[in-house]
Amino acid sequence: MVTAYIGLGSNLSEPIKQVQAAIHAIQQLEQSDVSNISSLYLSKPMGPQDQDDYINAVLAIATDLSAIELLDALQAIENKAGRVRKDNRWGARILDLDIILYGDEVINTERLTIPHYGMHEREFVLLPLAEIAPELVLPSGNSVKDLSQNISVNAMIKLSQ
Ligand code: ROI
Repeated sequence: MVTAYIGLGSNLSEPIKQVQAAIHAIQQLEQSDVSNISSLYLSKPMGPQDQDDYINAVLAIATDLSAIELLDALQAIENKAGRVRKDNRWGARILDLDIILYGDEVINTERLTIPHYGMHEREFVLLPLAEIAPELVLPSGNSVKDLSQNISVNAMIKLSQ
């Protein structure tokens, strides 16, 4: 089994419900066990500011799925939530599920960049991750705790679970 970390984000169609439903769907994945779930966080949008605030969270999953199988499963959950993939890389989304880490593997393919390319500076990834896995050391050699202490946190509100 590999321990992977998944980032969840939503800023459309009742984001708290979207993230909770996604957590529930991930808990049903075959060959996998969700072992830890962060609190939900309210965060200001990174990118264009003319969109609603996001709900973000991170969870840990022990899985026998390969990284690509996990990606396929997560994209199926995104699609079920009604996500439309269009050219809105920095725009609002119903549900975003990203594989942030997959064990200590470094993967660079057309479909997958792991560790997630933005994780070193994204507070909405690092803070929830630091909540559930502060001692984790990334393939880059940095610990999550150090990274999370070195970013400037602008606007993150931790909500109760
Ligand atoms: N901003 C925040 N706060 N949270 C996200 O999950 C998020 N996701 C994105 C972009 C548009 C980069 N901004 C975000 O994809």
